[in-house]
Amino acid sequence: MVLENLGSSLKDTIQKAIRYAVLDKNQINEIVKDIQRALISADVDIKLVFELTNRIKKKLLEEDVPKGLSKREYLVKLLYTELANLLGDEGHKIKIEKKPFKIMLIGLYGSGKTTTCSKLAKFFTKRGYKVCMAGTDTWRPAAQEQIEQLGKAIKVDTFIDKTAKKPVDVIKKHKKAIEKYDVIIIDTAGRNALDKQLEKELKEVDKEIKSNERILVLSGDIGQNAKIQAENFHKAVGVTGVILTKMDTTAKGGGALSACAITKTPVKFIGVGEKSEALEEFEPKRFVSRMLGMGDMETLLEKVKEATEGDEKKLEELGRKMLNGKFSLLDLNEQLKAMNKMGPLSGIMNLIPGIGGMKIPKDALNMQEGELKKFNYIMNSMTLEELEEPDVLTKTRIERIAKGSGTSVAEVRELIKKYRQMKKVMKTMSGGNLKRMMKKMGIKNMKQFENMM
Ligand SMILES: Nc1nc2c(ncn2[C@@H]2O[C@H](COP(=O)(O)OP(=O)(O)OP(=O)(O)O)[C@@H](O)[C@H]2O)c(=O)[nH]1
Ligand SMILES: [Mg+2]
Repeated sequence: MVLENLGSSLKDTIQKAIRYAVLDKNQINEIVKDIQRALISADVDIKLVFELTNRIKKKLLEEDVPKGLSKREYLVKLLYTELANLLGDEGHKIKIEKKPFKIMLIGLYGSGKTTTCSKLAKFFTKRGYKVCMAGTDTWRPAAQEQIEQLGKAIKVDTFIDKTAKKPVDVIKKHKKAIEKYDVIIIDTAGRNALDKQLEKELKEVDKEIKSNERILVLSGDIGQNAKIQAENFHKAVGVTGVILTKMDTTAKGGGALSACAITKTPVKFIGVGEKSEALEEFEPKRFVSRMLGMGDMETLLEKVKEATEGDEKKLEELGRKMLNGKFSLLDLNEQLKAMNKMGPLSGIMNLIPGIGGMKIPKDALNMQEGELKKFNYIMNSMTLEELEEPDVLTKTRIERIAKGSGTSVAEVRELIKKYRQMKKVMKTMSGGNLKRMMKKMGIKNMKQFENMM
């Protein structure tokens, strides 16, 4: 899979967003930082990365979440769309509009031109076209043999001329024969850099064959340098598209892809291996879906929904209890379990103005797995009366519970303390207070309040 590292760190980021109970400013900032880190390690231009993440942040913090989506789903959707845009527009496939259709591959030394010729030949053969290749690299004696061998391996006719003095001679010699094919793929010689001579050579070949596509082959490992190469080759011979090779071996693929998008040089294919079938048509949206490990946008959102559904129900319940001010130790147990699964409770607390002023240590409300288990043992040793009305808990009762649950008096007291803190929060939020709070936060109705969760 291409750009595996970028894909897996973005998947981790999505998972993180799903786990959070709420997405408030702090969480959004953290997620945005994760996205930045992931894209920068994939060599995407820093300025682009910041522009992209700022747009995501602004939309999440300042704009309404579109109807029917939770904030988390919206985040995933924004990320998906922004990534797809970063990688360029859709719809730049090579279309065989007429026959013969002539595709010239150009590029620097070792970028993968010859290998890609045979990959393309196989690609179009599979789609029913009669394909041939022409090897015009007259510079290295082995170059024409290489394409001939590749042609044999995929059973595609290949035209070469080892006596030719310059590239255009090969075309001149075989012109009549190659024009009988549906698709003609022309391999050219590389250079260390694009110089006047290479430019002249390419122009001569192009003038003779009248190519329909001039495809620049770039090795993905040049990262953002793809930009300058694309510009130079475009000035020289008018590039109609790019094929990025070696995308299976480089961490810089994100740089090369985004650089092509900036220069508006459509990436038509990506090479993902040495074998002749290791070529993929490039479609930004499909590419992003696969990178994020999802089928498409719809399935992606479904997955987010599935992952958060149960938790959201529990949060809704908490909201109801907050409204009517009823809250027992049993509820505390349930809520702690639900919320610990989703991330720190402080996430919810941060949403509520005035809570900070109540001096509730945020960590006091977060519990570790082990602590939760202990609280369960303690609660199992309590009577129903004690669970529903913890105010009846006297010193003797606490000692009895500690003994019965195999815990200490301090631990039982800790549980009661957490319950009281929580209840205080509930009380502040109940009745008119909640309405006032919502008004202060600019929330018009309960639906909107739930959306923030
Ligand atoms: N892993 C991997 N290797 C590739 C890919 N494309 C090409 N290569 C390898 O890159 C090397 C150079 O490929 P060539 O096709 O000979 O490159 P070229 O541009 O024709 O080179 P010159 O003709 O010397 O300019 C070969 O070893 C290929 O197997 C790819 O997508 N993935
Ligand atoms: Mg070559």
